[in-house]
Amino acid sequence: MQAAASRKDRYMKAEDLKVYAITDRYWLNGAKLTDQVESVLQNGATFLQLREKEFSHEEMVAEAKEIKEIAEKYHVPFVINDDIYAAKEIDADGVHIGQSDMEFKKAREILGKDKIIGLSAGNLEEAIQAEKLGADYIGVGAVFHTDTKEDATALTFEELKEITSTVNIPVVAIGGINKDNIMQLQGTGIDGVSVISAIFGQPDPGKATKELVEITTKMLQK
Ligand code: TZP
Ligand code: MG
Repeated sequence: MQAAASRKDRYMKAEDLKVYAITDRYWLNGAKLTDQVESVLQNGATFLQLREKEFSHEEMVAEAKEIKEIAEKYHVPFVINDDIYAAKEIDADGVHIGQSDMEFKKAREILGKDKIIGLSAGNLEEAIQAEKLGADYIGVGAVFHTDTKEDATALTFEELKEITSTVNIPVVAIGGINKDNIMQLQGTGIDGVSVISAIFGQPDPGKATKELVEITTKMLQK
């Protein structure tokens, strides 16, 4: 009998944040999200977040079950945006939630210590707070202009550097990142890039992922 995956097998490493894909059905245009996800993971995305702002809990659970199977096939950590109960119900690897200590404490209580909880941080203070709370990683942004999230606040490379040199948890940058601007992030100390439109907004999300992986690998070299 095969042993169940232990925390050591499943738990995230900073390297998992290299190319962090966040789903978006906005651009599906008749395609199936599961097909796109399969192609994105096949082409080297290292982390996956299911983000569905319009879904009911039931819809989220149904979709997440399918996506989880694909993520498991490629051994990629899979988290759900916001819906802690869906993550619990389908035994996802974790959740990504916004900045709220109430929400964080609730998530930790419901999911337990072995699950991934990622937090968004828009400035140094929030990054320090996230680490104190026990976040497993932080998503920091927006590092470039983005049209994907209306209320994203901008942050300078200097602020980003200050965050990566202050906190000891992995940091993934987010917001307006694409193949043409990734190299600008070199030297900021991030562990990877998190993208929505640069993958799911592209005509071929798999091909786009492959390019992002190549460029991000270069960007992360010292
Ligand atoms: N949080 C901060 S910016 C952002 C989120 C979810 C949007 C990222 O989308 P894109 O298309 O990669 O700019
Ligand atoms: Mg949120």
